[in-house]
Amino acid sequence: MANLLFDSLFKPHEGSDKIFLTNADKFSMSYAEFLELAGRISNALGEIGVKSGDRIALQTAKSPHALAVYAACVRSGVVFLPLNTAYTAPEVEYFVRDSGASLVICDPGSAAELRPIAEQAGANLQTLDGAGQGSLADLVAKQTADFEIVDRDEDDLAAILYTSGTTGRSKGAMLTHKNLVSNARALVDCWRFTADDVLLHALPIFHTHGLFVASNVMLLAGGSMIFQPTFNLDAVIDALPNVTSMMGVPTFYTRLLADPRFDRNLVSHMRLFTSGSAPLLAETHIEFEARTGHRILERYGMTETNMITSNPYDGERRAGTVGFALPDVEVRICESDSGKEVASGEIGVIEVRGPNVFKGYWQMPEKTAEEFRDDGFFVTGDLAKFDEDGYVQIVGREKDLIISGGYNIYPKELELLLDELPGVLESAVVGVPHADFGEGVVAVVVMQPKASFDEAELAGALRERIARFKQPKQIVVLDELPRNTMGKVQKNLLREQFADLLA
Ligand code: MCA
Ligand code: AMP
Repeated sequence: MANLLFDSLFKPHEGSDKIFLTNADKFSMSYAEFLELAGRISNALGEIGVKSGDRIALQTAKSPHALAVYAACVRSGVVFLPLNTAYTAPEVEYFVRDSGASLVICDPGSAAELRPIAEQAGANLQTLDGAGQGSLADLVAKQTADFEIVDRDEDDLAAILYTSGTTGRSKGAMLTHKNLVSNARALVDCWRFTADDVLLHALPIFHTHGLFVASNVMLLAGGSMIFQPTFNLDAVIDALPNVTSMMGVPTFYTRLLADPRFDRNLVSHMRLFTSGSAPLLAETHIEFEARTGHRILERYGMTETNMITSNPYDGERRAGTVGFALPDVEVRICESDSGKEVASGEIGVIEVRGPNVFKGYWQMPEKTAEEFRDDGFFVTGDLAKFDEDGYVQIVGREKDLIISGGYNIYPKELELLLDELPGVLESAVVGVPHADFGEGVVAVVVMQPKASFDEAELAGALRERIARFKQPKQIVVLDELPRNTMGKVQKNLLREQFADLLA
């Protein structure tokens, strides 16, 4: 037995003085220091009583220490469950209960609110702040760095990442050692990452993009990361002269292009810019090349599948497409109902099979079965076609999902909450063009007879319940929702009607 993820990503760097994580004059941590910290965290987890196979939920600011908790989990055979820092307490409660986490690690500022939730769920609670301080750090300081690496099978879980569902209930995507290592290997190869690379890391580390695509790839390549806590335009522009590569969501690139300091000189030395998590507009791709001389390399993936396709490193990076299937990953485009492959050039749903595809949804075997075909292909819900040269071109989504600034928002979750509010008869939530976030959320409500519409009141009622980024940028009222003859709400008409509301 061995521990595929630890042996591939972390172990090779034991004792290395090379800088792994740094951020201006704030911190600089070598691989050896990072792994020693992870070893001490592993021992602290043991002292708390966390065992191999247990789940740990982490909702803290991004920091080297938070990433070291991930490394410690891998080493201890514990399943890592990172949570968006924007989630409210009721949202966190669901994840903790559903996953049966035995430990919750949170920022000291949220401890009072989360402690009763952890206690009720039978979980321990420890704190960790963005500077690496807190009750967990106090425990960690008392430990030694020596820790045995726990054996894991390659199909054992390394992480659970929750994705919202079209039914409104979040599902925990179970990711195995094999899923993560195979994808990191494919990306290092395709994107030519080496130990000479320095990556500008301004993404959150609670999602696939920042945690696996960025951090796992750099660990495997043995490079360094400028590890910034959030995307801050000034800090990113300051750091660009010191890096070889950057990974971002389209909003990063549109914000950079809106700043006159971002020019050819600033990035002439760069090797690679990649984009993903949301569609990169062809016009952004073109403007970026005109400004900098670089063509952004766009790729496509999902929490459930890690990365699926990528534009080529050599060869044409084609605007408006997400390129070709990664090595060992099979992609086909099929009719939604029958599952039959469509003719080349026709639009259908992307289906994917390969070592990158997750093991299923945590404790939801029926949901899992619904999303797979009998021959093992996973149905993504993304609509696409192959262009004349075989590039995958995403044209829309079959699933009712809004992607705003790279974050997923499921209309159903919001509609269920809105429908419960006093005075609301029914609601429909749609995504419309948003200048900064690509898509922004608009909620359309129909009020009960005699009830009056007060946008601020409805918005206020949502505030405590769901993360800020999911909340509608505007709530509007209509006398009735447009429906087709089957009674189904015609969201396309709402999207047309409110197309200019947030642009
Ligand atoms: C922040 N706000 C948002 C978003 N982010 N609203 C809608 N969509 C968003 N994405 C709201 C806040 O609630 C706040 O509202 C206001 O905007 C300003 O918040 P602030 O924190 O200052 O925003 P920011 O720092 O400018 O953040 C924008 C951002 C961030 C940098 C684009 O959202 C971000 O880092 N996005 C990356 C997401 C990501 O990594 N996705 C990968 C998922 P108010 O002012 O009203 O309070 S993984 C994935 O999708 C797959 C696997 C893949 O292929 O990668
Ligand atoms: P998530 O469930 O958060 O992992 O989001 C996955 C979804 O993001 C995919 O199913 C796509 O709809 C979308 N996505 C990711 N990358 C791209 C891309 N390059 N272009 C268009 N959509 C993308």
